[in-house]
Amino acid sequence: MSAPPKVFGIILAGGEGKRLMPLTADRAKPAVPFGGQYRLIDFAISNLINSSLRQIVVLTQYKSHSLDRHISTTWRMSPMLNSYVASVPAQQRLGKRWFSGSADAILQSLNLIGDEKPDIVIVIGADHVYRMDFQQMLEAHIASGARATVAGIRQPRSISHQFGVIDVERDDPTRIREFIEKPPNPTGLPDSPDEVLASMGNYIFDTDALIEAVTSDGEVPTSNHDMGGDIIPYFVDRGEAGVYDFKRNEVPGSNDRDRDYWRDVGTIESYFDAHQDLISTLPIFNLYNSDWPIHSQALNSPPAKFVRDRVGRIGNAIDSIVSLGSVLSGTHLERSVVGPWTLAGGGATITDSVLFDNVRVGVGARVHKAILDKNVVLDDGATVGVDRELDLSRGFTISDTGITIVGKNVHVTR
Ligand code: ADQ
Repeated sequence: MSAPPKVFGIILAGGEGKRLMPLTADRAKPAVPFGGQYRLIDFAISNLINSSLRQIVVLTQYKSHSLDRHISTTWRMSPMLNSYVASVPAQQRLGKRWFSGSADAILQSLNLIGDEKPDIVIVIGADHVYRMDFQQMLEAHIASGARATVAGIRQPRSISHQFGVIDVERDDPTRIREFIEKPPNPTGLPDSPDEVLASMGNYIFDTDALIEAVTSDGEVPTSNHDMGGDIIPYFVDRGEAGVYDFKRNEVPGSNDRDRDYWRDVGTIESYFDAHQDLISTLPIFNLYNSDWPIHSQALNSPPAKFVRDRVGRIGNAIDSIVSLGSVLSGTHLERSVVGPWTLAGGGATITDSVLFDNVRVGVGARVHKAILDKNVVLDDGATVGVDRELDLSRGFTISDTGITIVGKNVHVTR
């Protein structure tokens, strides 16, 4: 039996996340908190670690301070065993520019690949919520003989403009015939006209082929140096691109509801909805699957506490997640996710909302259908998400579907 291939992991974490503003006002999108005590990037890193990868670099660029800190404090591994998750800022090795696109990020980091000399490079995005065993995709990549393999998942045709859309060969559904990045109006699938096969932004490459592709792309002045827009089409043109259907992915401990769960949380709506997927009795995405754990920061914090308030009012919490260090005193909490070290007072109600770390919700305050960033303070009796005109007049962002977002450190008065 031949030795298993040596595999190197690259996580692309340099995207700006404009559509998640103001949550990305001063943090990179992969560093946006999720599910109480996670950061978005924890899903990508956990998937690679659970798939037995031990050499992983995270390519960062935009406002990467909190991302770098999260990676170095949460994900430090053993240098002695040559296992690491290292965050690598834009190198500016090739001229005075930051990465211009995701393929340029890889081109500028080729020295990292050169140091490890892997047989295979797995390149994945940093802002999706899902579980995936990359060993299964790797086996399919090797078996198919493709030089580049793209993970694909069916998505509604109506949102195809957000994705790379894959068209497969008629006689071989594991081969890509055409790949178009973010087409406005592609044809649907033959067996399902309202769906397309979308790229998940996760790729496996033979190392030499990846190096050749990003190097030659770097010399094309008209290229956007984008993985989806330029590199995958390069492999398709050569007949060397395969597709791995995410439906084949089997992760231990998954259930019928979350077996092929995958969410691109690039917009406020999808980010908000993904939280709702966590909190029902039978969650659509199960954070409690210990066979494929999603790891995150080990908070050195006391347990969450639920008590009466000073005048004896009793609160309650249902269909919600409450993180460590939080204290809810006589508060009504429903269909919400609360981050670490949050305090809420008596008679306050928090419904259909997502609260980040260290939020203060005063006595009698109301929060409905809102996202409150870190350190937001609501005075006693203050409201968010209750009076649209008032929220707009205070400069809060309101999404098309009526989710109110309050940025970091904002003090909300009555
Ligand atoms: P997008 O997510 O729109 O589409 P992009 O903005 O390039 O593509 O982001 C892909 C990943 O690369 C993200 O994790 C982002 O943070 C990161 N990234 C972007 N520019 C970077 C840079 N210069 N340096 C480092 N990291 C960078 C992609 C694919 C589509 C696919 C969708 C799936 O291009 O084909 O369908 O993902 O969501």
